[in-house]
Amino acid sequence: MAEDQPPRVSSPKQKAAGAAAVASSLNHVIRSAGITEGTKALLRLNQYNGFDCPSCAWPDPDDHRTRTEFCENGAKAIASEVNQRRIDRDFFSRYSIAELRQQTDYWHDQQGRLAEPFVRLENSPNYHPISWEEAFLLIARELNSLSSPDEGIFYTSGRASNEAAFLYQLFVRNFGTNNLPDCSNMCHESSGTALKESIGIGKGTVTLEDFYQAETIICIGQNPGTNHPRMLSALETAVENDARIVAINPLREAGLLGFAHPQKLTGMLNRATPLASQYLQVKVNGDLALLRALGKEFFSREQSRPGSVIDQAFIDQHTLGINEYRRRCEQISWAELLENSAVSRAEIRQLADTMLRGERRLITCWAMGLTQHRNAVATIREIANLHLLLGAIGRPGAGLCPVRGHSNVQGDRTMGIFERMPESFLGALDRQFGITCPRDHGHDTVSAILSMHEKPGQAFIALGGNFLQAAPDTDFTTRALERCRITVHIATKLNRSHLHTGRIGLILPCLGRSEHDEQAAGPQFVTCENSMGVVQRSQGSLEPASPKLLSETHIISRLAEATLGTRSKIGWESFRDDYDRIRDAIEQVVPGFQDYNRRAREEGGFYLPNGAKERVWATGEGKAVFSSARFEQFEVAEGHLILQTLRSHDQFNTTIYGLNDRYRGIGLGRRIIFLNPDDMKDRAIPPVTLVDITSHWKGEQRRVERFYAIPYDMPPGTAAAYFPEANPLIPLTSTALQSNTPTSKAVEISLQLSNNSGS
Ligand SMILES: Nc1nc2c(c(=O)[nH]1)N[C@H]1C(S)=C(S)[C@@H](COP(=O)(O)OP(=O)(O)OC[C@H]3O[C@@H](n4cnc5c(=O)[nH]c(N)nc54)[C@H](O)[C@@H]3O)O[C@H]1N2
Ligand SMILES: Nc1nc2c(c(=O)[nH]1)N[C@H]1C(S)=C(S)[C@@H](COP(=O)(O)OP(=O)(O)OC[C@H]3O[C@@H](n4cnc5c(=O)[nH]c(N)nc54)[C@H](O)[C@@H]3O)O[C@H]1N2
Ligand code: SF4
Ligand SMILES: [Mo]
Repeated sequence: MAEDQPPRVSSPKQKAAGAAAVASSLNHVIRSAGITEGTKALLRLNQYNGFDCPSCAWPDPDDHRTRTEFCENGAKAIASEVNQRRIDRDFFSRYSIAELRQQTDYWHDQQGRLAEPFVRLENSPNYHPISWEEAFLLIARELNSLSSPDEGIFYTSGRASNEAAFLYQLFVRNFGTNNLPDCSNMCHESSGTALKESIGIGKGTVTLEDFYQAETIICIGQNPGTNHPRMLSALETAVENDARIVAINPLREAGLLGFAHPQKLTGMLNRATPLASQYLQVKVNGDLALLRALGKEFFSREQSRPGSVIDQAFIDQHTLGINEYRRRCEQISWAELLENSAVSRAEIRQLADTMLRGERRLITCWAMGLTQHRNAVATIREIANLHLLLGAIGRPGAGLCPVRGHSNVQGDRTMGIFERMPESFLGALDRQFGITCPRDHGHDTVSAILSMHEKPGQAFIALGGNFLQAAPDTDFTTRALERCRITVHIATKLNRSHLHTGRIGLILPCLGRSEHDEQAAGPQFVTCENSMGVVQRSQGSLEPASPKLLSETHIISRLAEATLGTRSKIGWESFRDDYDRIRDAIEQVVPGFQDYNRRAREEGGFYLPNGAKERVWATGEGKAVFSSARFEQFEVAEGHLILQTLRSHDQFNTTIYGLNDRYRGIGLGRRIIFLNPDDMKDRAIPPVTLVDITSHWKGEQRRVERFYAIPYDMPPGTAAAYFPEANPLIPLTSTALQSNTPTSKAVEISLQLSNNSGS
């Protein structure tokens, strides 16, 4: 399939799932995994004795599981992992690295599973096989030749299990650095930062049960139909229980409009449950204005009818800072808020009425549409402000719900994958292992890239992920990686990061979630923490894709032994042989993991403690804190547009499963840009013509060429393109205040018709 052909464009869908979702799952699984292995994998997915879905972090039901606890995109993730094709030594002798760079990300994923370790030495045109032993010695030699441990950069992607993540950060800190950037730096970092300041914990406060009890659920900056599909079942149940759903999104996303449950007869007949009762097509980055408008509306209603809106008893007992917040809301004019959000006063009133219904059992959910903006932390704290005003937190049916991305990204943080872990954690590691962890903060993703660029000769190690394609400014990040003395990727599938190596490049292939993991003490399982703080076991059962694969924990412990040698007193071998020993150590270091090994074996796992759920606030002041950020919004020059980058329905981040975006009516195309029809007319751009896109940032320009322009129902002045194709446009140093997350949802662009732009 050529990706440079014009896409097939049809009308966007008005509902998600239904029979088409079932057909699509089966098609992907059978084509890639084969019917026997594919079915075996699907029947173990999200079961009590099975493995955790490697895709998103949406939770499983606590008490009751059906035989098919998965969605279309969970099935696609399995199809990609259980792919029957193999990347072996023949593959790398057939294709040079230069040839592989010419292929698309979609093609890379289709080549199947990495089957043995590979090395590329000193600009060799090809990768070659290497034994595990030699690979570990080579990496150890390079790491030990660095002039300081801080020249090592150790990235993690959120699929790593708790056990792998804990061992990895232990190795890295024992080696002597806190350089532990992770995908979270590009993802929910802004949520963690905001929630920690507002409510004392960087995690959400609700469970699935709360969804069933809620009266109002706001989905803002999130596209669950594609990215958290089983969330639609929870929303459907909520609607059946009389909840109202409100969507706030510049695009009308099918999954927020309606849901035809593919496991119910009505759903298979394509009869949908309507979801959003109100849909606010906010301007990109207009959320802070919209949320502040709600605060303004609440204060003004309270003033005319005291006691009608604000939960004064809650505020007196539990919060600080309301006066300053009220002042901010009162100071700013309605005109400014409405213009900046592109939402009307009547829409704000309607939403306020909805939120004030009944007992104000209100849940707000959000994802990347809020976190990847310059004002992200302020915006998320503004959501917390509204919940605090109504006392809608820490009681049944009410609370805050950042919906996480990767299946264990929240767990990886709990395990210490963070460049700035607090003293309490580092001190506990020191005491448990008799080591001295470094205390200086390490690099996050953005500062790691800048540092690799500025100082050649560093070492870059990645536990999963696709750093190059996930990061901003693809060209700059490519050069950063190529300046390293060594780049190492622990991975299941080939991706573009593997094709831009340092002087030495290694690929270390590992077991996937679905596969049987046998170590000296017998079969092993791992654990993951989902978006709602539930820790549960995950045990694969399929035959590994190749006998040469090692588990992530095995690879990390061997790497630690080879690198640290007698310098380390930690019993790496016993961790490798028996993961219960890793869990014993975690129990000693991380709060909330008492009796870990027993509780991990219980059906459905266990909940981690969460103070904010109990209205105990671990902020400096011991109270929940209203924020009162100065109002600030992203503005672009006259004639320019704001570009947001998002996911299609056929991808998991940088892994491209297919070339369609079914719900948005796009077939066979990824290099496309969605535009407001009037903006297209103003620029004389006919539908489905090729345009070049230039981004503008502090006098710098970045450019991509030949994207098809597609008219779409979205606010004027805004545009949308797919990640990672649009990443060359994203400036590395345009980041969110406080969290330093790249502003992937707000990039200033201009458009030009491409040469030979006819389609
Ligand atoms: N199938 C599948 N599942 C996934 C992933 C995947 O790639 N594929 N990725 C996983 C990961 S790591 C993550 S983090 C999550 C991501 O899950 P999402 O955050 O849902 O993913 P995005 O596609 O980035 O979509 C963001 C949504 O925000 C909207 N948006 C953009 N800008 C704004 C804005 O300024 N304001 C508002 N209100 N909305 C805005 C977009 O229109 C879009 O609907 O999904 C996880 N699950
Ligand atoms: N422009 C733009 N950029 C973005 C975003 C955006 O919305 N817009 N979103 C950002 C977000 S939210 C995120 S989370 C990041 C994602 O950044 P990453 O987490 O770095 O990227 P992924 O695409 O999830 O990583 C996919 C790779 O992980 C490897 N892998 C898969 N399974 C396993 C496994 O079990 N073990 C190991 N060791 N490896 C495995 C495979 O080799 C696969 O190619 O991207 C960010 N980048
Ligand atoms: S909702 Fe997420 S975790 Fe659940 S089956 Fe679908 S992709 Fe997997
Ligand atoms: Mo993410």
